[in-house]
Amino acid sequence: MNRTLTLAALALCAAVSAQAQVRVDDPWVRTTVPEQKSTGAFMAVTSAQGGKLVSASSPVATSVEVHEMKMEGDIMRMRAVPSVPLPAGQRVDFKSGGYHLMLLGLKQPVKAGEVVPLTLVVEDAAGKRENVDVRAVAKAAP
Ligand SMILES: [Cu+2]
Repeated sequence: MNRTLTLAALALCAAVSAQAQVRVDDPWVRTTVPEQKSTGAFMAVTSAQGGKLVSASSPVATSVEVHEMKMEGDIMRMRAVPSVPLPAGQRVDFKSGGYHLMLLGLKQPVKAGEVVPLTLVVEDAAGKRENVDVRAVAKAAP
């Protein structure tokens, strides 16, 4: 590795350690039509030290569940899971067809361009919980 790259890597490490241990990339929420009471929230979550996502909440929904979607035979099923493992330093995708957050009991329709606040609760190996505030943008599809 040349000297420039080394310095850049050091600067990046410093920036990460000064912030929270959990990083969230590209958060978004799927827009809804009138009368629709639930929708999905998607993002990529990376925990520097490892841990698990145990719950989430949002002021726009009565509750937020952590869901997993997977094929059972030839049927795609969605179910609530108690937590999602976040291996140290590994990006975990919350996306359509896999893990996602389900916003239930929407108080009003989610319109394109709106910013939807979400709070993720991440628990580390020692059982210590950290709140991670996320501002997800509403859009119709990725
Ligand atoms: Cu779901």
